[in-house]
Amino acid sequence: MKNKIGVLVMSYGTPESLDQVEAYYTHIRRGNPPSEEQLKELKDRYEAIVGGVFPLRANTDSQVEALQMTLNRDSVDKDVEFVCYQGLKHAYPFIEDGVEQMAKDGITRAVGIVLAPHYSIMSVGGYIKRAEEKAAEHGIRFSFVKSYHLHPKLIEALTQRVSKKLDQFEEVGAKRDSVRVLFSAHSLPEKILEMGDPYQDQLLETSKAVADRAGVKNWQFTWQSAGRTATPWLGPDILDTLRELSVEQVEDVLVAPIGFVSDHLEVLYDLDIEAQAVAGELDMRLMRTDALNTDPLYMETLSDVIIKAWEEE
Ligand code: FEC
Repeated sequence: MKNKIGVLVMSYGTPESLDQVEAYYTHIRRGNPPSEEQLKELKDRYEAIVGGVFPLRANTDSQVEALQMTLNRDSVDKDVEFVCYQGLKHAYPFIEDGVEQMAKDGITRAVGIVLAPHYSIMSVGGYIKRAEEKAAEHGIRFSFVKSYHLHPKLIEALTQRVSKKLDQFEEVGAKRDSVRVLFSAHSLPEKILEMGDPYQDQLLETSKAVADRAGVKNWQFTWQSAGRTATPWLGPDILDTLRELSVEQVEDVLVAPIGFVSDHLEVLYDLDIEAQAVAGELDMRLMRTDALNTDPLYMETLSDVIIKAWEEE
């Protein structure tokens, strides 16, 4: 029998129904329930997105299933079987549930990875800390993949998506070089910069690598989806960037949300509804690159870094 290696695949998590939104939002706010107004506003955003009310759940399920297949295909010559477990940051099954399940299944060696390519102490660092704490209770030996933002297959998958949309701009009469490519990612509180956090640099490195490979010179990076809190968040926000581009008389914009790997609220609402509405007001043509979801190149990126993390330990 092959030796079983657990793989804790961690992702943000989403509610399963509208009546779970309050508990979910309270968890995101570290136990502080949202006001009625905040709750209504979030529910309205979920209700506004197309493609299912909570697409992140089905997308994460599909990614985990595809990853397990890819891992076992890529390691067929090794004497191991990789078994994937989901661990979500803000919804069931939580990160701790995934680790508990591994312990119940007799797993003693595991690798942890987050479905987000860029490391920040406030994002990936938080996932890893929780998994480590639970793993220590059960004596499971873990290795973690912290980031994979320059993996050649990830860069290739993102480049293909940028090129495909630039082709579409040309088909509708735009000049390829005049399309401004906006690489974007989830904003975080500005204080991460004082902490020497690598998040911003890694995002710029991914942006540059994709732009170089796609032959794009007309690009910039912008933030999106900043939290609604009093502390300052990293900017500029995409909505302000669009307004500035309008002043520069840029007419065609392609947004590539390289910080995200699947279709969910922050893409389907913040970009496809909110940013699209602002672009409409500014008389701009805005397109968005397709999400990675279960793209084989993305699955192979994950499989590659997971197998390396297991072999190196
Ligand atoms: O589709 C879905 O149901 C979930 C979409 C979703 C993803 C996501 C990813 C990231 N977040 C990150 C940081 C923060 C910080 C706060 C915060 C708040 C929210 C809220 C919702 C939400 N996030 Fe999220 N995030 C998603 C959804 N996020 C909903 C609460 C309402 C709001 O502010 O819009 C602020 C917490 C606080 O109040 O203290 C910080 C980061 C990522 C990308 C990396 C990752 O996936 O982990 C960073 C997907």
